[in-house]
Amino acid sequence: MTHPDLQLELRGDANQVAIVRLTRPAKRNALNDGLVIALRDMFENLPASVGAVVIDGQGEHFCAGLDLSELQERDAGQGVHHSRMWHAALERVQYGPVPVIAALHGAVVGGGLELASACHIRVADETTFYALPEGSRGIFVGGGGAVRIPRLIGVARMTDMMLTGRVYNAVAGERIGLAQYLVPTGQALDKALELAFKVAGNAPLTNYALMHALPRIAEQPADQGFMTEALMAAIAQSAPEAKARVRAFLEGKAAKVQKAA
Ligand code: 1HE
Repeated sequence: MTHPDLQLELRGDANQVAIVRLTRPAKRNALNDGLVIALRDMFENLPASVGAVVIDGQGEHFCAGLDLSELQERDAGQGVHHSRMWHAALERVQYGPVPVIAALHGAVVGGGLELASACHIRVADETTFYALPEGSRGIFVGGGGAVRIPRLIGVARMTDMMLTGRVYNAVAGERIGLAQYLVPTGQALDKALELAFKVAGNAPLTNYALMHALPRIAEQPADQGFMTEALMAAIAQSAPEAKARVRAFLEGKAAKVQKAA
């Protein structure tokens, strides 16, 4: 499971948070086939103690996308299999066992943006910039970006990014929904870790529902969505942990919701 360009680090008293780090800074963390497969394997084999993951990239950039040096002459069939390999890996990120938070800085481009968009929360620092240079390279997204990115920013904005090579800076990226958090330079990892510890402290079934049920409910026709929501709500509230947490609040032992700062 070890790969020279991918690191796993465990944090917390109970090893409840994992940092998955791309460690190929000399190539701006470009994702070659071996690294994509290693990512898939890592998310399939996370230690059972882990309740949330942070992904980050070593060096000045989060990820420069597909390793263009590997872009060989592929026939149509090979192209499909290559794209499906990316899909399988990023599917393990999105629909793996625990929520994933991307800590972004520098370039988040091409397949790097596809990876970030498979995560559940994106935290960007002020150096972050987003682009989809596939259009100018004569190719197309192939790592699930055509499905996931429009759900974040809409078809029109993604079309513009690919047709014109438009680059969004960190502030604009947060405004249009590419990231949910914008933090000062150098603070994305710390903020992502702070969030990851909170997420890891949630009831596991609630996290599961948010990762696996919510995106599917959101795609369902309303009538079916309401039904799936009701089933998921009933399952989540029946867990002993849910009952204990509600009781703790009613007994004044759990935190209240605080006014936003
Ligand atoms: C790479 C890659 C890469 C850098 N594949 N080797 N992605 C792109 O089209 C983005 C291409 N990369 C860039 O635009 C820039 O490298 C960055 C803006 C990300 C960073 O710039 P900078 O000045 O910090 O680094 P650099 O000098 O451009 O690159 C340093 C080295 O990394 C250099 O190699 P060296 O041997 O000359 O030192 C670069 O060649 C190498 N490098 N990016 C291979 N992407 C599932 S489909 C997804 C489709 C896509 O992702 S297409 C978009 C690909």
